[in-house]
Amino acid sequence: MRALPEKVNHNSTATVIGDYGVEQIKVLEDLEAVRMRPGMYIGGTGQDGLMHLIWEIVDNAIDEHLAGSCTEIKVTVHEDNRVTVEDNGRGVPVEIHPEAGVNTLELVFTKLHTGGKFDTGGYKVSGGLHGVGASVVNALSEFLEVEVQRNGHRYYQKFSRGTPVSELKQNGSAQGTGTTVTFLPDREIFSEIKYDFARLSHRLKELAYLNPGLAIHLDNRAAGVQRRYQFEGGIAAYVKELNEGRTPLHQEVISLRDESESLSVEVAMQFTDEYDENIYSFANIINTKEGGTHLMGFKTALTRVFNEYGREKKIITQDAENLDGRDVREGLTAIVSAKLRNPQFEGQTKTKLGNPEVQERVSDIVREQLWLYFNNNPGTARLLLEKALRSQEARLAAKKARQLVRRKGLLSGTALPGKLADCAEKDPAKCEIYIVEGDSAGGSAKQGRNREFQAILPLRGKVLNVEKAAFNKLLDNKELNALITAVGTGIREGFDIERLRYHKIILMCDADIDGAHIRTLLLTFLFRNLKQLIEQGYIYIAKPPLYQVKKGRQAHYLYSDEELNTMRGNSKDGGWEVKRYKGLGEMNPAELWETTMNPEKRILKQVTINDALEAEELFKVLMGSEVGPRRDFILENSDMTTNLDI
Ligand code: TSJ
Repeated sequence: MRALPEKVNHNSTATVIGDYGVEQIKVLEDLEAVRMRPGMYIGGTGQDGLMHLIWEIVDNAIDEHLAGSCTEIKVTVHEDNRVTVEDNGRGVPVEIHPEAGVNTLELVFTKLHTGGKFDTGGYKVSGGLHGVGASVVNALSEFLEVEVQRNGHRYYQKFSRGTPVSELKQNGSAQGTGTTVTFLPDREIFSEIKYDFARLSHRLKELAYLNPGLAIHLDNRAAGVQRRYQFEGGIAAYVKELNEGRTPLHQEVISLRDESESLSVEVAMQFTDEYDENIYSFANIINTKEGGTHLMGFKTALTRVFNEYGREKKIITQDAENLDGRDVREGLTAIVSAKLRNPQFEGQTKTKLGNPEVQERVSDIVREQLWLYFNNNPGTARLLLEKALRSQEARLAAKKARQLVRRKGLLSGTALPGKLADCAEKDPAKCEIYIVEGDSAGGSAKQGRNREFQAILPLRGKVLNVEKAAFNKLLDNKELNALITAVGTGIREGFDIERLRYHKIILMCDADIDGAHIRTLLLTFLFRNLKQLIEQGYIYIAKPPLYQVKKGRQAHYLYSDEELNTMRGNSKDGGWEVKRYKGLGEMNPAELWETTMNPEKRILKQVTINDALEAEELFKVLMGSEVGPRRDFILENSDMTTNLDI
């Protein structure tokens, strides 16, 4: 556990409690510092901050698993917003700390640590994205209770806003061992307590894949939905899941791995007949969204093996150009996971692995083992090389065509879809397009918009909502083709970002289950066909208001239940008329402009790759043949403001 500066020897069961290097932690006596500036410790006091609290606690249980002492973790979100995290590890030590003079558990939950290095051995999550310690969660919780089962006893201690409100009590005997932490985020800190269940289940599932064998449960009490994740197959199984609904080009997932004292590397990969690439990288089970040296090592080795093997086997002809990384990676789904002692996290969001020594090691491992795989599976190797050559050919042809089109100035010739109400402005950087669900809302949007820079493309949701239709067929869909044409970039090897017609592509769907369904489909479609647009931050989701409140002729718009509660609390005189919007269609053009389209007032959420990935996961659930997961989705989203909502 990170918060404990004790030496843990993972090679033996003996642990010396009492050998504390107190100097290793900068003890900050006053947890008020955390309460004064929560953002400094958990990144914010909105939904992200709430998630951070949960991860902070879960990470401790994961560390216990990595230490080889925990096989099950359960996360329960109660109806009253309390969160319980429990594991079956060894239990947080409760012995008196010889220097601090208090029990170790109390120390863990009250003393701030710096998130710095702890010499715990192994490759722990420590020092990663979270790592601010359980005391921060405690400081930001109205109350926090800990139960520990250890040494045949059951121990209990309770805290409030970071300080103990009870002594450590021994109450009863215990059969097994483990730690249970229950906390309620403090309303004084978090104005609205709403957990993002899509994110919660996504990450817990990811953790289960990254820790083969570990069982992780999620119990969403309010919705009555339970999930259990356990995967013996690790990241290879993850790749298999990611490729569900795609067509793999070879049966088995290719697994490469190597472990040494200081670095463990694991790669799982499988090619499909798709056009995009999906590569995810992790360092010490932290999702390195910005990539880094492990990913670089993988990519360079992959390209090199393809070229060297292709030349040796004369699949690439002598005078042909080398394959480009993009040709090689077309249709690839892969996960690269590195575990190392002292990960350096860099980049804007500290999710880029910086350790320089990792690149060469990963590259060597991939070169050696993929070469071996190709030699042992020459049929697959040939197939993959031929695929790469075809994609190279298509890429070069498309490039030529683009140059030709540019030279001849033919670009303006593309026919725009008839349903598009385009804007007057021609500079893409100033232009926006609203993709609107439904013809009636589309009509209001056309009337309400600022036609100078806002374009409207209405899409008929029902047409999109073809359950179980093969996803590939969606490219034949007229509605989605209109979307591609309007956006202007083309797709696949014809994709050209230079031809993007709007720098804001805004999805505007109803704030109900159907709207969520359509948004999920659109995001999945974009993720699979226009991923660059998501990566480069051009895709947004508009958030329409949930309520209109009226007093006389004066109307206000509210975007969350929280705002409604606040308003009810503030205006005791009543006399307000509250209307809940059921759909965009209920708003007249002026209202739609005022609430959802006016850049000065509207709420837009920029879509991230993670959002799109979660949408894709959800998409499979919604379109799949299993009834259970679909029912769970509806249960978890019956109040659209709790969850998928933005
Ligand atoms: F952080 C926390 F306190 F909130 C928390 C810690 C929350 C949860 C859900 C679990 C844990 C936790 C801590 N689970 N398991 C542990 N293990 C230890 O702290 C531990 C136990 C025994 C020994 C030993 O060497 O005997 C060492 C450690 C680090």
